[in-house]
Amino acid sequence: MCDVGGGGSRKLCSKSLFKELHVAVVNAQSKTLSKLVRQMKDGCNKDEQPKESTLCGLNPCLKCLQPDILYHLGLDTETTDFPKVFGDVRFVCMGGTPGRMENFAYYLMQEIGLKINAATKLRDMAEAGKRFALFKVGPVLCASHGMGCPSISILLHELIKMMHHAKCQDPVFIRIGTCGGIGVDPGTVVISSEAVDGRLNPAHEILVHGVSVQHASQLDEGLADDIKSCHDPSKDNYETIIGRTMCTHDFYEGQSRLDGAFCEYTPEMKKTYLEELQNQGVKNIEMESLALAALTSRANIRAAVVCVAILNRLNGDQIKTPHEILAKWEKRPQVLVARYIRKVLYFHENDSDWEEPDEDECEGEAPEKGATPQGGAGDTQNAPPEEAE
Ligand code: R2B
Ligand code: URA
Repeated sequence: MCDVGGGGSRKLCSKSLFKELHVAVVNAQSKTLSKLVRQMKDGCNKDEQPKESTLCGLNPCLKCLQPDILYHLGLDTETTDFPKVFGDVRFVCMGGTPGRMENFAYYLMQEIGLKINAATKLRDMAEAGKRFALFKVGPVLCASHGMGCPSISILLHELIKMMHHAKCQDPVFIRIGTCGGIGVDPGTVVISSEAVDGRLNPAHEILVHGVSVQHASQLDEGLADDIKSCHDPSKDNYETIIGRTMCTHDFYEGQSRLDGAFCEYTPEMKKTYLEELQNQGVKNIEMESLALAALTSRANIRAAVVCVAILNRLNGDQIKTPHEILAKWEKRPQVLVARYIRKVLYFHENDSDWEEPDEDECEGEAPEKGATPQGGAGDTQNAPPEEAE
């Protein structure tokens, strides 16, 4: 390529080497984008479909269910070709409400450089189930999970079965949401290192046949670090921390609030409990992490919980922050997770997976930070939610 030993030409060489490298990276990124666009248009190619998903430990009876009906998602394996429609899924993002997850889906579409025709809207794929909302943006599913472990665990059973039937490879599950902080400034993003219950036990307890069964609720440390590394202190005027998350089955008494309809403890007892949580490294309280951590780790799925603290529970119980500010804060986990997904898709891609781009499928380059990407799947999509800050 160039004579590195060539004295005066050395500067020139490293410049052209850099240029070549840059061109290679841009080409590789547009190949990835082209592949995403093709999969979005045509579904997963039969020849590319692996034999099995990477999930393990699932119910051996699943193969006998023909069809398997995912009742709450309004989908079944007879009328939907799961490997074709969902086989490319690599990220499953979940959040409390349908509206938030629909907005996130449009935002993500922009961030990963995919577009749909302006006249077309993303379809809620779980509309028939009338329980959860489900949107698909290329390799990312965005689902609403409602409130609490019983709700998210129904969703997770069905999404995990979906990943299995679709033969997905190493899907990553991420919950983005809100929480109460323990000794952290409101607006701080907390990524959970592990989920614990109200006794600080790192397990999700369920009753099976009336008998208590406990499933470990560890989360993926590496994934938490990778997501945290997407925080940019030069740009993001808030903190992102990693810490233990307490998960409760109730917003009021379960989280030691004094403002519920009932309260049979004193402010002193609340203070002692919350301070003990703080001493034990608990940084936040929310209501779904136990089920998420337990069900995903049983299936060999890496998972993370990324929540913004909307108040510091050491200072009070009621959420008095104005809605416009809450709306801004709620986007922080979304921005962080979108950056993470973009990084994995465009900068960690395995070379051997990349294919030659189809010229008419992919215009322009994969998105760069801050750029408005132009994937070639159609006209510009409606504006996503405004930028976080
Ligand atoms: C955070 O916020 C919700 C309660 O307001 C709950 O779903 C959670 O985990
Ligand atoms: N979500 C919770 O579960 N608790 C809070 O205090 C705030 C949001």
